Amino acid sequence: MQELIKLIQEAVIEISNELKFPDTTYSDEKNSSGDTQLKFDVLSDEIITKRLSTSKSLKALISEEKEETLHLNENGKFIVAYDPLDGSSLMDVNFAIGSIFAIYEEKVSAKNLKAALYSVYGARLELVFCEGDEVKLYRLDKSGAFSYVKELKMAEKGKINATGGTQKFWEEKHAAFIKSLFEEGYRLRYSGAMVSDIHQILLKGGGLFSYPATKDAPNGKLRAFFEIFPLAFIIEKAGGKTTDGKKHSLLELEFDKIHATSPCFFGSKYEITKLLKAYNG
Ligand code: AHM
Ligand code: MG
Repeated sequence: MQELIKLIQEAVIEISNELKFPDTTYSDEKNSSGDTQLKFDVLSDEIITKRLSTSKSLKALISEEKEETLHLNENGKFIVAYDPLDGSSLMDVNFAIGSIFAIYEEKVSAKNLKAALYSVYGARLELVFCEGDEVKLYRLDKSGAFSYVKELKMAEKGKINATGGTQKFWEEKHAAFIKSLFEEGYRLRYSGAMVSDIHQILLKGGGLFSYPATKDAPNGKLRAFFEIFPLAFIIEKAGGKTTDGKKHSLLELEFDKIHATSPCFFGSKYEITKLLKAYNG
């Protein structure tokens, strides 16, 4: 596991360096979710594959940018599922984007999730890492290594409302719930990069990030194995809560397809409890 963490650190440093002088144009290819790939989506995927596949402990890699699972060492213990460039539609506007990693043991299932990490490529490079019960924030220092900054914890209630999905396709119950949070005084914060929006909620101590089921996307947009599960693992270990609108944790969900999606909500206890009541009466 430690070897994989080290390789992930090296990969995100390489991606961050490449982001200083990037090619921001599109390729001619689409990924499994139907998104046209940026050349930088492909490059980030290649960097991560190149570095992680040197590990003998790696059984397979699953990437947002790969149609199929990449099988590596039959006797490897871990499977890493990753989104190489989350928020890539923000490449052109120079907003903070990131990479997300989930480390599963033997089988890709939320129950087998052993560690989760994400990087934020912003004004500086940060890495959030959770193995065990602590969520830790690291920052790249002048020596070129990650330094520990602090443990991250969610408060019982936040002030931020990060609302995703096309509003004209929201269900009525969702629209009413979001409106009720604004009426309580919540402030809108939504960039279009899940990793940065959730990072803001974690750093500010609470709030809600939602990507609901909509009439145009009844199963939501965000992908279970490399977006939802790792971020749900981190939010819950930091003391927050998650749901798909029905279950009391996103980590209870099970999927067969590697690119499966789900509606998802991540937040402090207060907002998720209120959402479950609003959704289920
Ligand atoms: P990506 O991994 O292709 O960048 O897509 C995922 C992103 C999330 O980071 C973000 O929350 C969401 O898509 C934004 O979608 P929308 O533009 O529909 O709000
Ligand atoms: Mg993504």
